[in-house]
Amino acid sequence: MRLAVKQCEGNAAYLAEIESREENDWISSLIRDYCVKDSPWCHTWIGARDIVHEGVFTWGRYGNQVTFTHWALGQPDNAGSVEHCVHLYADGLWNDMPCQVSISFVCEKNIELNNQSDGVIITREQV
Ligand SMILES: [Ca+2]
Ligand SMILES: [Ca+2]
Repeated sequence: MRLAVKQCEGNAAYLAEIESREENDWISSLIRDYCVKDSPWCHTWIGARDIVHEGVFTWGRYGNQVTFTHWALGQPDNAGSVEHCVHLYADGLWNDMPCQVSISFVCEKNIELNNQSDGVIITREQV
């Protein structure tokens, strides 16, 4: 996750912040295009985490509180008391996972291109 943040910043972007069901559906459809079905690379970091206060999820960029969520059943479970970063499964459901795991990630970038406001970049953590 830390590598993912760095690589997003290298693209003048940030880990994606998902604020609606539509955005969640859109990003998860891009992930499904990108990843090989059922491979671990389908797990994709987004910018939510509860590093500061357990159970209080905020967006990494400015620390804004997460409002929309799309947790998988039984999540977030903070398994082993070490799960403080959030990833998407290919179906768009959310899970908390240890931040040091190396998976794919999705960056979001504000671009001004006619009516389009957000672009996304999906890639893998380079380790
Ligand atoms: Ca946690
Ligand atoms: Ca979990």
